[in-house]
Amino acid sequence: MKKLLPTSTSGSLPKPSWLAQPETLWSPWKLQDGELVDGKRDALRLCLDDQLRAGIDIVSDGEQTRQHFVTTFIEHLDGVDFEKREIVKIRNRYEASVPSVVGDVARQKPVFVDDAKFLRQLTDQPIKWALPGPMTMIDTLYDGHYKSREKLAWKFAEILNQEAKELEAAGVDIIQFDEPAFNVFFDEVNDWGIAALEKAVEGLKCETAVHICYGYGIKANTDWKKTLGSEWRQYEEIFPKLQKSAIDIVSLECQNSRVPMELIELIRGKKVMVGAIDVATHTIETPEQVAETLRKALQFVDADKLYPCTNCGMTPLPRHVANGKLNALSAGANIVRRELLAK
Ligand code: MET
Repeated sequence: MKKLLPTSTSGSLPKPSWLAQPETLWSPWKLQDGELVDGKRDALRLCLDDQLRAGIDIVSDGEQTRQHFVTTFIEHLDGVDFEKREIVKIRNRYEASVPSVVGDVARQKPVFVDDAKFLRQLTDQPIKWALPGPMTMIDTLYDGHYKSREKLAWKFAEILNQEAKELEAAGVDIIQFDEPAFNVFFDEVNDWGIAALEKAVEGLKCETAVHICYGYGIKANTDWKKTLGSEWRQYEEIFPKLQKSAIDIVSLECQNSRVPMELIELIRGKKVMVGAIDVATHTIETPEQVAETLRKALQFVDADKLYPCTNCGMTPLPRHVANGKLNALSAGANIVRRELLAK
């Protein structure tokens, strides 16, 4: 990116209320068949328009065609039975009804490639595409087949690599893997999680990112955060290994978070998507609050490597709140950009 401090989001944005129940994760669709296909595309165009109007530099599809950042991808794969649901504890903290792995997992056809082509022809801005990361995928499933988290993660990494290569060919500039599970299972991350992620990006020429956050602004997560004490040092466990990894960009939660900013020093050399928008509150940040977070991050990231972003996805927020937050992100980045250019 030539522009200093290019802004983006973690990926998801609220859906229009005619497409899906607002402010709900795993929200059921309100349309069917052909109408649903058209409705998703219309929503994608609207949310691209919102991003462009707000001045967001690296745009996304707002994840308008998926119900959930992990399960929608999995729905398109062989070997997973969505009828056979089990209640499991995900991210080691909350129970969810998830599908079961019942046979060898495989991808017969592309999942998001047509959507990416559609977005590509709508804009010349750089585009970022989010996919679930292998560890977060296995942590959102019941596995009655491989019976090994590592083995299944490796299979998913191979599948993600096929999808990522086709997304790259469709003109995606940055492919992001969402790995909130990296903030929970540190030993596994260091043993095989980062290696699986590297498998997923193998051979890609476009830029690659990993998004690691403390989750959507839902109660299970905000309750969990209350138990984490005054300093959140989870990132410290995995940054040294991530710093040496093949991933280009690390996307982090920073706004209103208790993560000590200096931890970013541990990934020196990587580009950092700094979460400057809190997705766990409906209060819209002022541009100055966004600017302040970015200034703090600049102590530990070179200006040409700092990418202002949101803490996590905004899909569970009311639309007007998400739009306000997009504007705040843009305005806050502008303040700091001007300061940097005046130096
Ligand atoms: N790309 C996803 C989103 O923006 C990341 C979710 S991580 C809990 O919604």
